Amino acid sequence: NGYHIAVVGATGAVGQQMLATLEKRDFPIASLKLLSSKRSAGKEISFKGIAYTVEEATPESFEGIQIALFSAGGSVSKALAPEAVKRGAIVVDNTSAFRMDPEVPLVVPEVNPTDLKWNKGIIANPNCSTIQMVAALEPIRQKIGLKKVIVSTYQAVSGAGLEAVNELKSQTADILAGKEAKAEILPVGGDKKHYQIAFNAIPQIDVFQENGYTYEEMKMINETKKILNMADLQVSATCVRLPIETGHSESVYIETEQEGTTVAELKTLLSDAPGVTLQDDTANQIYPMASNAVGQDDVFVGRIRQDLDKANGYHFWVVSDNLLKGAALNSVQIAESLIQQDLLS
Ligand code: 11C
Repeated sequence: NGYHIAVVGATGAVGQQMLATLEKRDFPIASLKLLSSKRSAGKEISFKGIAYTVEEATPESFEGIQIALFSAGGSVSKALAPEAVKRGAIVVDNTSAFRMDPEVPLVVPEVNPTDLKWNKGIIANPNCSTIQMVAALEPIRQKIGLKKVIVSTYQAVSGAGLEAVNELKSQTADILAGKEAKAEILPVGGDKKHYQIAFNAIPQIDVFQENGYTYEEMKMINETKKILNMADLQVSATCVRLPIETGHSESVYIETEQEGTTVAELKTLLSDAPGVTLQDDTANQIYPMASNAVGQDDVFVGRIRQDLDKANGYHFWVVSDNLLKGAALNSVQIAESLIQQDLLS
């Protein structure tokens, strides 16, 4: 009893969390196929106590698969997601390959689950820093309306994959041992220059676009408008990488449609929101922190303040585990929502 599932990119940072999440949530699985690039094929991974051999992903891998969770990079998704759909699978894609395609729903189940209804086989999972922000914005949008969002991020290295995590660890160890730190991956694997992330803050995540923003910043801007179905929402982002292993943090400034909402009312709104935990008690120094969010499912919100000049302006701090709600958990929740809404053939 259950579904025939494939996980593409099973050996990666997000793939591993996908398997852990499927296991933890006791997702109904009839069969499981673990797929990867040729390089990682042959590795063994244990799932619910059974050893699975990772196979190289090919178009034929998707015969008989009902749900394929992809997290192996955009080029793999572009090449293989349509092949999986052709063979009858629904693809939940964690890369940016299809996110802005108007034919592809971009979904956070707590925010826009009904967008799943118009899927044509591929569903996109948003960028991690976008997911946690929209989870906090949606209850506010619903109740008092949103006009403007300005976000600055403090992002963990695991967003850039396991190699980036290893780079942070080895650089930190080298520097503490008085050795020179080698930088070969961050800020972006494929870019011309690499900079030390240990003991540093790098204002570049992904590559620069012609407008001066990075791709990560443009993802936050465009994806937020699409998920909230607000083409006119004013959004701007500055994305920064910090030497944190896991857990993205964000400083968010919003301007709402309605004026006069009190901070106490905003706190109530957010504490009632699905998937959101309010951690806001400054008298007792309670606020969200990346180290507390690791391994947790929720999006944590705190430090809610009224702007000192704008009657409809508010500031808050949002933290979540970028590999869980930011990636693996959200993908699995999309699959669960497809089942709940009876959208699987
Ligand atoms: C990071 N947000 O932290 C990125 C990782 O588009 O799915 C996720 C990239 C993406 O580096």
